[in-house]
Amino acid sequence: MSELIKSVLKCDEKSDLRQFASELRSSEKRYLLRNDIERAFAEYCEEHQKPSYFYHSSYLGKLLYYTQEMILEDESICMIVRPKIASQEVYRIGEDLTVESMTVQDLLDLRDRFVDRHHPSEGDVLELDFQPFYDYSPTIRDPKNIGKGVQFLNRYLSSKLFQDPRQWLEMLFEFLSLHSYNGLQLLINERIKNRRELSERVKEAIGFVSQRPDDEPFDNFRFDLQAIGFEPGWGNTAVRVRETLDILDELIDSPDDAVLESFISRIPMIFRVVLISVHGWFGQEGVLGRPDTGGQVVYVLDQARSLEKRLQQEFHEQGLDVLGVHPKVIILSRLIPEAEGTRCDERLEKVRGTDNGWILRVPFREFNPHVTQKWVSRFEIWPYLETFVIDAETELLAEFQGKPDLIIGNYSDGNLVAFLMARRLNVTQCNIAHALEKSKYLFSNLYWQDLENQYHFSLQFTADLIAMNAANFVISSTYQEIVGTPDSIGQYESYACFTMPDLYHVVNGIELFSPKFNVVPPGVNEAVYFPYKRKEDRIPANAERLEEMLFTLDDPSQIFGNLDDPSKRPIFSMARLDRIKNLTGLAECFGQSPELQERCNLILIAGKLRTEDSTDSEEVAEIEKLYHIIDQYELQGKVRWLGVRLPKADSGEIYRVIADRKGVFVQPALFEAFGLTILEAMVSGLPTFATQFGGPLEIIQDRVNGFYINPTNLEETADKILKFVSKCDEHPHYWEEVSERAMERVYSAYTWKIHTTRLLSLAKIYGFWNYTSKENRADLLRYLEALFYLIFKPRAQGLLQAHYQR
Ligand code: UDP
Ligand code: LCN
Repeated sequence: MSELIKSVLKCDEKSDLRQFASELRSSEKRYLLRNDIERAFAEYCEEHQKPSYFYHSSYLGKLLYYTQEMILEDESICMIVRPKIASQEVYRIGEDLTVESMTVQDLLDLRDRFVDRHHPSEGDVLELDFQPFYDYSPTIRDPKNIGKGVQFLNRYLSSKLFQDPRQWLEMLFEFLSLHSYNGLQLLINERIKNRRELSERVKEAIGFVSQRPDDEPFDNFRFDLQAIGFEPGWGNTAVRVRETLDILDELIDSPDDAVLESFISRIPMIFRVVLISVHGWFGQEGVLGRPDTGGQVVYVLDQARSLEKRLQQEFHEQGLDVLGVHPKVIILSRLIPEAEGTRCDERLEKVRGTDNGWILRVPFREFNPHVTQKWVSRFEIWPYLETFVIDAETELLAEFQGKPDLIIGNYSDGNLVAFLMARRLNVTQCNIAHALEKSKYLFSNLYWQDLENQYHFSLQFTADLIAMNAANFVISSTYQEIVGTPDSIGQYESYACFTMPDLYHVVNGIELFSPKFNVVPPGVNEAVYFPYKRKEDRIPANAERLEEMLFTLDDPSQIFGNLDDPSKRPIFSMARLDRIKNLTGLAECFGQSPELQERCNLILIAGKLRTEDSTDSEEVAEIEKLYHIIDQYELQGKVRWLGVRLPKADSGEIYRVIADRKGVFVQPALFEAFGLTILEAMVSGLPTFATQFGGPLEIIQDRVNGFYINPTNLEETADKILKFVSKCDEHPHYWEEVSERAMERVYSAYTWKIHTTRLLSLAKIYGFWNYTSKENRADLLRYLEALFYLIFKPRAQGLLQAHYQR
């Protein structure tokens, strides 16, 4: 039993626990989440006039702090305690304060009972358990190392492999012989016949290149090396070839994991990459701000550009570019025939700023043209994915003239496609979640049946379970995306144990300690988003045009509201009009603070102004709510709401124009998985106030290079912004100081260069280990396939039928 519970029961706080429990029982709420528990305990402390230490530092206070959920039954209370990151303990506390541990199965049954979906007399519900598949693979021990999977895996597997030098060398020899590109043999050829010869020839080749001038091009001695057994891929100059061979020599004679990592990172293994991003409007212009179309599109496009650049640099250093070896990156998305003026109906579009980066759009099969001709919400997309994979595979193979070397899925739908495709082609699969909906929508699993018509979470969560377990490696943008913080659970963590009443119970949905998880945050496009101070890179006419648009232009077709005093300090925000983004919450916070209105204007860029222009129910509701708030708080003259879709260059300049006026950026989301706008604002030099719920907690260091806000506490949020504004007025340099530190933060930790260097190194190392350890994942993959065919597919077909009836 948890030490905390024991301590509570041993001391006189036991009576407080009894009293608190009895008060909870007499209240109406039967299912309390962490916020509710905190609030209830605060009220209890106040009512019983407890000293302030009691709330925070008593055993009971601490126990409740770590309690994620409480479920009240007639005679007992179930407490779900999370004493540390990625661990869970469940207790049933009786009226007489007897405490017993509950199993995961008991807990899931209890949750089912809570929603009246527990029918034991009709038989057991299907139980999904992935743990047995992880039992034979290594796991990280210390939670603080979660998300650093590759270092761990490399160390673990290296030490096993190096124990048997003969087997290790055999493996290395086989691995080196494998590499070729379009018929061009790379690294070693058949002149080296076995591991013993490999060792001798490496030394011979080192001797040979050591006698050549450092900068002599590889091409000059290519055929001499070929005669010894070495093909292109070692380096572009004599010195680079020698360095790579030296590393190999060390790996043969005295292997260790760091040498192995540096060797693998240097050799050519990845030439063709496919990034899969299916839903939404995937385009380079005029799509951002539409429903389902936000940061993921920005992320994938920037990642594609950066990957190509990094691969080009690698091929140059490896001496392959001069031999006509060039990387190709394809973003696979869906083609939308009725493209509403976007380019989403074009099959192939070049990614701007690349030599060989493409968006390949493959249409969904027609099925029901009323649906498949148009944009399909990410919640409705499931029936079309399996056939999309078959069609896309044919097109991809033709475009690449071969198989991809790496498949990266994005979001639940793209990750499912990546799973199906990687399985068909036997290629390394990487998952990127962007946002897992399960933790975004409260009780989304418990009440899935009530939400099914709108959200189809049964399909999405099943797809998530399949893809995250199948992936060779997972990239997350933050640590907390995997396992949360000490007081909130992570997005992946929320898949570890949950019920989908009447469908299945998940007792072990994902191994959070698996080395497959790696934190690799994204960056910003530095050509578009850069500091406001870099005047030489800014176009004055653009800045003036955007300044007019932001503050004074009278154009009711796309701008709502005129400012009484445009010179006030601007509070700026930009997001899709989606409930979770909570722009309406920011408007309300502004509305409730006359002092903030006195000192600042509120400027919002949010997709649309009119409900009749939207087919998305959340967007419509948010538009109505925003108008209502503006009316209710009489914000006319103080707010401008721009329903514009900005060209890319303008979206960068907008932040700088706000920074010119010493404004601030506010990101008020109720939950934000990562939050690219935060990076964009910070790199532009805007002091940024961002939600404390989600990724921003890792991007910003509070009061150093930005500020956390609790968007559910409107008064406190307004107060924080006001304090900042006042401090800026009192100390004229304060704004600049925060601004400087915001820019530094992005440049030091969030660049695409750092991201892709890491990503490629991961892809190679996971690829190498998959090959050498011949990791037997067949059983896991068969289990996942069974879930796909037995649970996912019939439900997807059901949804397809529902679409026909619309
Ligand atoms: N964006 C935009 N116009 C809008 C709303 C958003 O250009 O009206 C861009 C914004 O600059 C950022 C992205 O869309 O690059 C949003 O990414 P973020 O990660 O902040 O949120 P998401 O929309 O993905 O949840
Ligand atoms: C989706 C989100 O919700 C954002 O928080 C991320 O920044 C974006 O994707 C890019 O990963």
